[in-house]
Amino acid sequence: MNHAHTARKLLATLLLSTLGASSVWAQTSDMSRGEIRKVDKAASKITIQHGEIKNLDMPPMTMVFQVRDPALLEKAKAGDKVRFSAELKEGAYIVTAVEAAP
Ligand SMILES: [Cu+2]
Repeated sequence: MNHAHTARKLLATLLLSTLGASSVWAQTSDMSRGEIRKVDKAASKITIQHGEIKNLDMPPMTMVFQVRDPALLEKAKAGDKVRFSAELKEGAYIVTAVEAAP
């Protein structure tokens, strides 16, 4: 893990969020592909079988992510193919955006 790189990326994400451009950032840099396996709205958790997540240096696998915004899970259901953004925050893997993938 390259910590300097992670810190720069976090700073860039914060700046872009402040500018209201976080969705552009997500689409151009941070979206990963996956297929939803399970949605747990009560616990704000989503299980995704994902491809490589470049910004997390993570190989393909199936794993559970947390969401901070429960609204992200409203339209999500098992079997959906998605693009999503994930971050590592305070030791937890968080999904910050989900959209249907063609
Ligand atoms: Cu993973």
